[in-house]
Amino acid sequence: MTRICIIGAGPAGLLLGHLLRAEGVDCIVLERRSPAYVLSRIRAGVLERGTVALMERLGLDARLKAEGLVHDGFNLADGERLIRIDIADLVGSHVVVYGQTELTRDLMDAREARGLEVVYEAQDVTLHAVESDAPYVTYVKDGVAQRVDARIIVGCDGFHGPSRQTIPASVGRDYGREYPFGWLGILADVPPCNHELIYANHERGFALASQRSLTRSRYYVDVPLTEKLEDWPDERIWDELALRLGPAVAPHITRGPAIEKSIAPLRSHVFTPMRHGSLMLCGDSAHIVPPTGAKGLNLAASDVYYAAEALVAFAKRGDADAVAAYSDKALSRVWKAERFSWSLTRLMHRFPEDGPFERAMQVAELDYIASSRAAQTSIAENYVGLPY
Ligand code: RFL
Ligand code: PHB
Repeated sequence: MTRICIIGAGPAGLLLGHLLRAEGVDCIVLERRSPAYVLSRIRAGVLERGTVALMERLGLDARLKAEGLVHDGFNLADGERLIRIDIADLVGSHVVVYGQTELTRDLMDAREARGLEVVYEAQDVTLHAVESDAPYVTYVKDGVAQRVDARIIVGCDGFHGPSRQTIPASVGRDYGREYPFGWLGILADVPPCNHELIYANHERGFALASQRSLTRSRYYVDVPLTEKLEDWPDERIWDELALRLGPAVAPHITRGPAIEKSIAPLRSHVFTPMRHGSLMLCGDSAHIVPPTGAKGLNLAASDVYYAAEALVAFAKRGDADAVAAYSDKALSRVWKAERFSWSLTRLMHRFPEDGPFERAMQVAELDYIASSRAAQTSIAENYVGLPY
């Protein structure tokens, strides 16, 4: 039997594991952290239709359907007005607000029933012989050395995991840039200030009003990377949000104690190729987007869709071409999502190097978007996710 070894049990690894198990493909997932640790990472909140469709296909969408909030639009704010992007009207679709934590929990909870083997707290995970047809992975569990022989290894181990680093520098290329700011996020059990998301470009900086449910809000402000979390007591974040979201929104902000606060750096990276020998990469292990377009988790889902398709063809029919074609197929969608995330980041943040010209360009672009259905349609089409 063709065994697939998946490294990392974040959303990419678990989703891929379930898709393979649903087709009867033998696989094992190795995760460095504990289930509780994985669930404690507060990250994405917006699901594209394709991500929702994958959960539906697995029959793991009961909670998502019951608790996910369907959003037919979102807003760009420029300090004075709200520009509503009516995604339902413009492209006949929607996004679903459902936390990455919840999606991961649903995938985790279904492990046993679906026969998906996940080894948590696997230490020193190391990939071997990825350029051969007989790669293997070694790790240590409870102090005992273990080895998994596989036909294909899939790296779903995030931006800092070991898989990508196994690809030799002579083969791999990293296209990337770091941004001079990070997002300071606050999660609180208070009702959202608006029924839809608001991305604001204010002279004091960027702000995002997001949510996890009707009683749980998620907000962000951008801060220089030199800022320390301890210099941002809750009240300072709430004050800053009120200023940046503007006078029309501020009165609707309900303040409350933070359940979680963190600063996430913003970066854009694409690593090519996404397959080398018997190793495939999915999700953040191959690329990172700044969170501005809500694309990271959703890109992980589309990679996994392509990878599962290729691996099922390979495991069931011995079709090696499908595996060979994976990188180009996945990258074609990845680059477009990278472009969208980068351009929305450029439009909605004040960069330290920007002068009056760059600012005027932002104002002109926001003006254009406000007045053009074509411009709004392009944004909406990208926001709900390009087809795959
Ligand atoms: P993950 O989630 O990082 O999971 C990788 C897993 O691999 C494990 N791992 C290892 N396992 C074994 N051995 C090792 N040596 C290992 N090293 C690492 C890790 O413990 C982990 O469990 O990657 P994955 O699965 O590719 O998923 C990607 C998403 O998590 C990420 O793209 C999103 O969270 C990005 N993102 C957003 N995406 C969206 O689609 N919509 C959003 O609204 C959105 N908002 C966000 C975000 C990311 C953020 N941060 C903090 C980066 C908001 C924020 C603030
Ligand atoms: C979130 O709710 O965490 C979130 C929403 C939209 C984004 C990024 C993050 O673009």
